[in-house]
Amino acid sequence: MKQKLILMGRSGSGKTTLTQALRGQTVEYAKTQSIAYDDFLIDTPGEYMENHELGAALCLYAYEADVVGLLIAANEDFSLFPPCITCLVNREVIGIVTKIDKADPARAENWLRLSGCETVFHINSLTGEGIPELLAHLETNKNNI
Ligand SMILES: Nc1nc2c(ncn2[C@@H]2O[C@H](COP(=O)(O)OP(=O)(O)O)[C@@H](O)[C@H]2O)c(=O)[nH]1
Ligand SMILES: [Mg+2]
Repeated sequence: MKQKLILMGRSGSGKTTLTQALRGQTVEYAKTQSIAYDDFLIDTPGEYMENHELGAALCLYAYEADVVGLLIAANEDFSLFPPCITCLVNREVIGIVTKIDKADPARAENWLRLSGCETVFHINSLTGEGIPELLAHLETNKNNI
């Protein structure tokens, strides 16, 4: 059984598209209006990440998941995640660089590592690149508390 993954990141960072790619669905634009909780994925609206009060809801939802995924798209010009935040959650926190077909995936990975992510995946949800590696991680990793 796959571990449950919650996705957090700015609006437009590619969370919903990533859920579609991970489920093997057709990739099409769908605005996320609320926290969407189904099967092994929890999708969240970017606004929750961008607003202090709504951010508290994300902290609570993290406890519904086995793995927390922090997303930064390769073309984002700054990171919303402060340094060394992964220790605040007693779940594994992974970094996910999305839109690796755009510049600059290495910079996004550096921001995620600075925030404390030890494992970072590089994904293009439109082509499926990196999807098998993330799915395999959710199948095999059993290191959670
Ligand atoms: N070029 C590129 N575009 C992507 C990728 N993933 C998502 N997008 C596009 O980014 C936009 C926002 O994606 P969405 O999944 O709705 O972001 P969310 O707000 O984080 O849920 C959409 O137009 C997607 O088609 C990717 O890997 N590469
Ligand atoms: Mg969305």
